[in-house]
Amino acid sequence: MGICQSAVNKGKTSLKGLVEDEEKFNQYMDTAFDKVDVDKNGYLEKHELTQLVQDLVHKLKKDTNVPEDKVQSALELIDTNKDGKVTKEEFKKTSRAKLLAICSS
Ligand SMILES: [Ca+2]
Repeated sequence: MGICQSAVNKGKTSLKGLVEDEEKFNQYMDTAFDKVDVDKNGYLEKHELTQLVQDLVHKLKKDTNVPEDKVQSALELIDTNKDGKVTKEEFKKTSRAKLLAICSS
């Protein structure tokens, strides 16, 4: 079973279904962003993203061991203007684009 078939909310919606519904996806990511933005400064910094990537990997792969370079490449992927932190817009736009690319193939 691929990551796109993984359930995102107690089995009702698959990741693919969520990504294809832009409104739902944005709502979901808004909530996710606020959860990850621990200090509530409106940006996700590296230490906050580390936690997010760890949670995701643990959820999807049952593996808690996340190498530092994976976090770094996730940050570089999402941080489109390369200022070292991620805004909510970048977070939503980039992750949706990437997931769409993965899940629609
Ligand atoms: Ca923050």
